Amino acid sequence: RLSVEERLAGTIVEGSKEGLENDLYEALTKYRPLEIINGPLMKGMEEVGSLFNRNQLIVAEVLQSAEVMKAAVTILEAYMEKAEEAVKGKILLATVKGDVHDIGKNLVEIILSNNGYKVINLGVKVSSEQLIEAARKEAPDAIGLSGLLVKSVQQMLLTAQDLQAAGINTPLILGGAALSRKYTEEKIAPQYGGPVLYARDAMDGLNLLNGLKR
Ligand code: B1M
Repeated sequence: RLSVEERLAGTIVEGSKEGLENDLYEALTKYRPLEIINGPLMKGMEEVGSLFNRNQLIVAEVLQSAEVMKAAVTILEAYMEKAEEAVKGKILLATVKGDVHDIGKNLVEIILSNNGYKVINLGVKVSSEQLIEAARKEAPDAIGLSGLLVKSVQQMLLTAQDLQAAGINTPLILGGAALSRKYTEEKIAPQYGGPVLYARDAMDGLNLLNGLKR
């Protein structure tokens, strides 16, 4: 019999919700919700990515896995600790232009809103123009950008340049699997008037936001 961790990772790879709820409840007796996401569920997603890379999965199957991941995160969200505190700040969140991946971004939204931030989630494929308009309207304390495709890294640079040209210098927090700290600090930050920070994962994003002085 497989362990609960193996079953959860397998559920993601199979793209089937069968047994998902029960396995999550069992895992919750051992782990915190975020540990389940960052552990077995992410492990499953990585496996999906590598099977897809080797042409052993098609996009429709990857999409099914993504649906299972989203369902799991929705179930786990109810078990996450929620800080009862006054609003600490406002953040705009978006997946950059050309990119539809939103599981990571939506996880960031959950973590931030559970920890005292008002999050305005602009969705996916968000253009510089949309961001500039929202930044002017909302006057956020930070702008969070997510992107998973290699081309999204370049898009983040273009977006930072467009924001800069529009006179916006709100701190940027950037994340997503294709991005590196090095690229963020060496290529993007010099092109922007405000702070540009690299977030490794959703918790890191929260810590960076907490550390911004206002
Ligand atoms: Co896509 N996809 N996908 N995909 N997909 C990747 C990214 C890929 C690496 C798979 C692979 O080939 N191995 C590859 C990119 C390769 C590249 O660019 N060189 C890829 C590709 C190629 C594609 C398509 C082009 C496929 C096609 O159509 N031929 C297409 C692109 C469409 C487009 O965007 N224009 C595509 C489509 C899709 C689906 C729609 C089927 C689906 C997405 C569903 C959805 O999001 N609603 C999908 C999926 C699920 C994946 C993989 C398998 C999993 C991504 C994921 O959700 N991970 C992915 C392979 C992989 O990553 N292993 C892959 C879980 C998520 C929680 O992690 O988003 O990394 P992640 O977020 C992390 C951190 O990165 C960070 O925090 C999170 C953890 O706490 N983080 C932030 C992310 N954003 C942050 C923002 C922050 C802070 C932290 O602050 C603002």
